[in-house]
Amino acid sequence: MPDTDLVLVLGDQLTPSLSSLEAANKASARVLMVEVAEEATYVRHHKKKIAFVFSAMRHFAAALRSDGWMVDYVALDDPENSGSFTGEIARAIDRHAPDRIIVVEPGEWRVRTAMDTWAERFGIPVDTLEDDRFLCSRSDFAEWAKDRKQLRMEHFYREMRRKTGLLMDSDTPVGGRWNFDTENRKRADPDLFMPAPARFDPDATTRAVLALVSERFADHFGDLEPFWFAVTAEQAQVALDRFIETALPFFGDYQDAMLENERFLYHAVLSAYINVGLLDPLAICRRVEAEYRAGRAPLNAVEGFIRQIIGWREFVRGLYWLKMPGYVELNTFGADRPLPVFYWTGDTGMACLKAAIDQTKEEAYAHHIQRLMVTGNFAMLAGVDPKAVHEWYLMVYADAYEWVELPNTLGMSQFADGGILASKPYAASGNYINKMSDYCGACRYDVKQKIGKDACPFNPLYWDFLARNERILRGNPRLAQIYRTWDRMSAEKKQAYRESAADFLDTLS
Ligand code: FAD
Ligand code: DLZ
Ligand code: SF4
Repeated sequence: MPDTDLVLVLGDQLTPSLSSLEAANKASARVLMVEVAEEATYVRHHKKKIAFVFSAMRHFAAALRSDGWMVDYVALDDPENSGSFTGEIARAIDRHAPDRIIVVEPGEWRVRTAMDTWAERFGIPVDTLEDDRFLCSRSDFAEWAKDRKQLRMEHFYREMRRKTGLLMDSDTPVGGRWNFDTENRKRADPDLFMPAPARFDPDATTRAVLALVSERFADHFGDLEPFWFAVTAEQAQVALDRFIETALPFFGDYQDAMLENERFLYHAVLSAYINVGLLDPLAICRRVEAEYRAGRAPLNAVEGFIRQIIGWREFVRGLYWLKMPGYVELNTFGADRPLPVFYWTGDTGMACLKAAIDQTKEEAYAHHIQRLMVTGNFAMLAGVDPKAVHEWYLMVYADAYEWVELPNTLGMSQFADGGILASKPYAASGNYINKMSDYCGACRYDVKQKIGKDACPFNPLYWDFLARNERILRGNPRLAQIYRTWDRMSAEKKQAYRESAADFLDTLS
């Protein structure tokens, strides 16, 4: 009798070449896939995110079966469903008496901690394999980070360019520079041609999932329908093709732009698909590079896009595993304000926040600058508890898994790690949002006013944040110029900013 392997495939491991599947014997192995309440509720995920993961899981299980695998699929409404990975492993062991469990390392510390108990608890060997869908393994990242005083994405990114050969002419970067970010800060004009991400009609499998989610998670945040996400690798390829054909050439120019009526602009809207494994990040980058080489997309777009994937995406993942479990507890500014209720309702007069939150509710998506410079910036300036901010981002976006969400939120957007990830806080007044968007025109607040009840709240909050956290931030060389401006202000002006900020913050509680 051949050994029986039990191969647990998680909801963000929907890749046919997954190392656990490659390691198993198809003829005798049992693949286990489980929809469990614990995963949907450890934070109360957006309804659309749950539906996306369940539907993609069901389609992946069907594809594995067609490929000859024996798959045990436990649906959420299976009366025997124990509700957790550990409980479902126990039940599968009772059913199949496997000789070993094979699993790919999970994306979240929380799940890893549970998995690490299984060998002892069940008395069966557990092979936890590396997730080779990432370019940089956890140990390679730790090696890179070792002995460095500062961990900076830009240095890491250059290593990844060399490692992959992407946009390299032998040893030198194509175009003579590693980074073309300075060319990627144009304001978008609503009259420009706007592409749209590919949308897919729900099939019978997705419709069954939508009914289940609507019944079981009715009280979770977010709109379940319309549901148009890709849920198979084939559909995700169509979405990728659409992005490459229609949006990639402009991705760089308008990467930091925001428009009230354009939710996606020239962004890829592929992160949810990449993060569950429907698309391969390296293959995407190779295709994008080919567009540049064929003269169909400019270098600033292609370099910018590739940097997000082999640079930022890999960097935040390495940092997450290097710094957990302590990272989630960091709170450099000691911020303790509860998350304002309008993050759930969208009920605010601030047009930029309202647009970002309303679209998050409807789409389970907001693009990077909305996440960083609108909802993130506001929470940091207002002194919101970074853990509450982190939990919000983890819940509300379809692409959110702690390995990627936590460093982006707690590190990049809240600077709660004191500068482990970013060299300075991404703090900005209303002027930045006005420059990069068309939100301010229709806002109840006046972006030009600095203080008072009609002033854009970002304006006094910006100075109040810098004054409040002066002890921590003044020594940062990248903020020296800003603190010189603060120092030149009269005592009355400083006082007026601080009082205006306090008056506004009072309205939040
Ligand atoms: P595009 O803007 O088109 O970028 C292309 C791809 O690059 C993305 O699909 C993604 O795979 C990758 N990418 C871009 N920026 C980043 C980044 N900073 N970190 C990692 N990958 C990146 N991304 C997630 O995938 N999951 C999250 O939970 C998440 N939470 C975030 C929270 C905050 C506060 C911030 C500021 C950013 C967060 N990001 C997260 C990063 C980024 O905002 C999203 O990856 C991006 O908005 C996804 O949309 P897109 O596919 O249209 O990306
Ligand atoms: C996000 C998610 C949800 C909502 N549900 C499930 C599930 O029922 N079963 C599953 O295997 N995975 C799910 N996931 C993805 C997991 O949360 C993810 O695999 C872990 O957080 C590890 O990264
Ligand atoms: Fe946002 Fe201020 Fe502009 Fe209103 S005025 S949209 S609050 S930046």
